[in-house]
Amino acid sequence: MRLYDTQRSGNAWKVRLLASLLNIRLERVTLSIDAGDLGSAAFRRVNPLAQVPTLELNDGRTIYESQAILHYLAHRTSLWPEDRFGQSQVLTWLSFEQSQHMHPLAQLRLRLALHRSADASAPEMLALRAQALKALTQLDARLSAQAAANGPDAWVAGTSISIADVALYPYTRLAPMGGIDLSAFPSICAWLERIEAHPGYEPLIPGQPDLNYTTKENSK
Ligand SMILES: N[C@@H](CCC(=O)N[C@@H](CS)C(=O)NCC(=O)O)C(=O)O
Repeated sequence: MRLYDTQRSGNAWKVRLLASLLNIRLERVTLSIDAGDLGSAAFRRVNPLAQVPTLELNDGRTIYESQAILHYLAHRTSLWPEDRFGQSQVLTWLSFEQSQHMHPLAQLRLRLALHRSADASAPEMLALRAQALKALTQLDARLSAQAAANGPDAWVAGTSISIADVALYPYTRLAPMGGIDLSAFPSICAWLERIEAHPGYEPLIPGQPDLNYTTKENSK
């Protein structure tokens, strides 16, 4: 299988992280947003939405949207529960990630750190910050409730790591790039450490966990 990504995409990091946790080998085709690769006619044939991540199966069919890809790769593994209630919990937190969490955190990182195109005190950025803090407060409360119910080894959706944890990990880990202090969220900090200690964990730049907060492409 072939993964189309960009080097610093948090959405694509979800897919590489899951593949690494599951020991699935993906051929990586790394594109550049800045160079206009995603708008090319060739890439639009692969994904008409012109976004990464995009997974191309060995028979040429493609899957886009990170959560659809996570679901596909986790089929018949412990990261996608077998029982219907368990599945509903994973879907709840996947939906939360897309509707409440990813957008403000990704925009803060993009505009304040990667593009440096915005002033942190601008009203629009303050609104994104408020949305991001609300989502992180809700995630921290969920992890705290999970720890109270299931013991300190808490995961977002159930009693073991699932694709909901994988989906929520990258933009939470990258939040400090958007000016957010994660030390205000103790349950999140403990959960991030648990994911990073998990066998198969893969950082944003493979083999270089110290570069998770890099702002540069081609950080080798
Ligand atoms: N909802 C999508 C979002 C994907 C997304 O926003 N990808 C970004 C990179 S992180 C992208 O391709 N941006 C380029 C663009 O939208 O033009 C997902 O979860 O996969």
